[in-house]
Amino acid sequence: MKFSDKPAIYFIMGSRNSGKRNPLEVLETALKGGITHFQLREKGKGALTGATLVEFAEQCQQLCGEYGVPFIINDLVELACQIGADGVHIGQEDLAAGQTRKMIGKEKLLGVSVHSLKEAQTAVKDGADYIGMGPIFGTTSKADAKKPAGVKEILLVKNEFPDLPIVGIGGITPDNAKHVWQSGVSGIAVISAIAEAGNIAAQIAAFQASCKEGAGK
Ligand code: TZP
Ligand code: MG
Repeated sequence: MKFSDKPAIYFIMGSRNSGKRNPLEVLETALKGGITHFQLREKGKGALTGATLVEFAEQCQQLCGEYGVPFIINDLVELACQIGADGVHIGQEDLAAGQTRKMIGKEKLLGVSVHSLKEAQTAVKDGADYIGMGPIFGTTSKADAKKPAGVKEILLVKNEFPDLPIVGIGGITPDNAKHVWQSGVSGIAVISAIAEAGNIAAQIAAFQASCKEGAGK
């Protein structure tokens, strides 16, 4: 599946990321506000499992469907296949990308997190539709996050694969997003700056404005 026709504001959330608010309400507000992609990333202390996770995933999927936004699942390839998600996103420690592509078939979106040009080359060979690169800035949303790497590697990958959609991630806020867009990314992926925003719609509008400022493409 093609990643996106327009600059992506790619929201990532699990049931633990929405604080005291109901995650489904946070998701619906974000969908109304104009996110272009949603990834369910159910991790951390108290993460849902089993039937409760399946039910939650299906509720997220239903909402995304209502707004025509691709519903992507992090790591859990079998769950994605079971409920017919639009795509999966995997990291370097997860099931290999080639194997994942075989399981999900040609039509679904496959995203792979990479940290170097070499990992990007492998992801492309294995059939990734887009790659995620980060953390660009410091983040507290990922327990095992690597050191912030800025946009340096993004520029290298962009140079070798000009048409490969790259999504920047890690500590992105409306204030620093302009620098990320300027590196040539197709999208920005965000957890806390949207999930924890006081006014989610205004925050998404600010991200959209940052894209225009940074001439995102
Ligand atoms: N991968 C690299 S950084 C990160 C992930 C999943 C967390 C991003 O969260 P936030 O809150 O937008 O920094
Ligand atoms: Mg993973």
